[in-house]
Amino acid sequence: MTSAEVRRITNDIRTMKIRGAGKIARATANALKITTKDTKARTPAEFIKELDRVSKLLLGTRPTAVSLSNAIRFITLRPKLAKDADLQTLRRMVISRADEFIYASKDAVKRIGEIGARRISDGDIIMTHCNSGCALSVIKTAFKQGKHVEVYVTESRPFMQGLITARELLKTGVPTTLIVDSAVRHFIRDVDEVIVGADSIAANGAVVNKIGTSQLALAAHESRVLFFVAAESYKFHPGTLVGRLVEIEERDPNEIVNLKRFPGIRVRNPAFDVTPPEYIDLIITERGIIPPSAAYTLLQEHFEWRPGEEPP
Ligand code: RUB
Repeated sequence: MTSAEVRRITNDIRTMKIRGAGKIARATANALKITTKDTKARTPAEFIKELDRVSKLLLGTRPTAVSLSNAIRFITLRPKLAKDADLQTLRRMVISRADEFIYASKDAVKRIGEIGARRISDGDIIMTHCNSGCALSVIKTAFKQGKHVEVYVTESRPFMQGLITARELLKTGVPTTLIVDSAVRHFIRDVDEVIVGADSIAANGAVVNKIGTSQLALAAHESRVLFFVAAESYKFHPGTLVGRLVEIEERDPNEIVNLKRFPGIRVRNPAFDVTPPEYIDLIITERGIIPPSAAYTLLQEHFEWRPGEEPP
């Protein structure tokens, strides 16, 4: 039986009450922790089976943010490999791995803010898209250091996460201008750098983020405006080491328009797109700043993977 609390978390991720790749990953870790605390399993095998079942439920919520599967991998892999461990040891392992993941994740966002803020100069005008905890961490840290920055925030239709970003920036005191997504090219020449987050980063340095990110990157590239991505190491996608593609989630067309009012219309609603590495100047991670061409090496190190092996 899945506990009501775990069902609520799963549902909140699916319906985007909990959203943003970092928050999704931490909520996943929390769901595995709750499952472990509440388990009625009597043997290690029963417990692992329960973890697998809950992991599958979580994996079925949103397919693009690799932070979700990377959180599950980090928390469950070691306990699963501990063949001779008894039930209590396994439960302790899962809980401590989940706590470790949540702590490291929050710490990474803070570190990314500190590292990224060094790339922001006093007086900079920044553009951001959607709502990214990592991108905001960079902007807010620079602002709190006394740098006078201003931010252009795109609405990020259809879900309008830009409004969450705008509210958060205003709360911090950052001068904020809201624009519609289609005004990006109109304003890009006023901007010193673009900062966005990521849901998945591929081994070739391509970044999967909120739909519209690649258009913004294209406009920045055309106008020679710097384009930064801020993301923790667990946003790098291990499957891409062996050529797997990142699945792009397509959401309910009713998020865009009430289908009942347009009988016969076809509506497509991809939630993410792919920005090629050529348009990205740097990726800010908690381990430091890397060019997109170093994504392969970061993945190899992070997952201790060697060519020829199955992806972790
Ligand atoms: C959110 C989104 C964010 C990334 C990074 O999409 O695209 O830019 O998830 O966010 P959605 P963070 O609203 O569909 O989840 O830096 O907070 O992990």
